[in-house]
Amino acid sequence: MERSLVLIKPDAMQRELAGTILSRFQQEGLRLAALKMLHIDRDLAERHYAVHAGKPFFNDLIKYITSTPVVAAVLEGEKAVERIRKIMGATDPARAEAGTIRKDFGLDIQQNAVHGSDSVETAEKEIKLYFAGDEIFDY
Ligand code: IDP
Ligand code: MG
Repeated sequence: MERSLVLIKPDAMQRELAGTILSRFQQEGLRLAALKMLHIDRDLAERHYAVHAGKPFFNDLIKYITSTPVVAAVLEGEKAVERIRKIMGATDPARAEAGTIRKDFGLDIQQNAVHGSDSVETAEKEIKLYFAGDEIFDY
């Protein structure tokens, strides 16, 4: 059983898509283990996206991800990380496969509706940034 961090990003929050996007994952059999709404501050944003520090889009990315509250979730299931990435689609909505969340709801390469961890190792780190142990449930 794997766990992954999912964020409903500001562009999707602005368009009331949080429930729709979460249900896409739930319909695919991914189980909700944790859920919260929060306004990411600069420090958390920089830690979350540390791997992108120094890239040309980094400052805009930090500004964007801190621009509105987001919904953060831990979703679990077999091969959850890989399945979630597939359901999300490619980073650039224009290049995402038909039927993916980013194809259907993403606006552009930055405002692409949803975040999902890119590996099991990253997922473990990201989940710790957003959730305390007692906020994650087994049921
Ligand atoms: P991912 O979200 O598909 O894992 P990453 O390459 O890890 O994509 O990039 C993290 C986030 O940074 C993207 O989801 C997107 O919001 C933003 N981003 C990535 N590449 C670009 C770019 O070339 N221009 C603007 N924003 C970008
Ligand atoms: Mg990534």
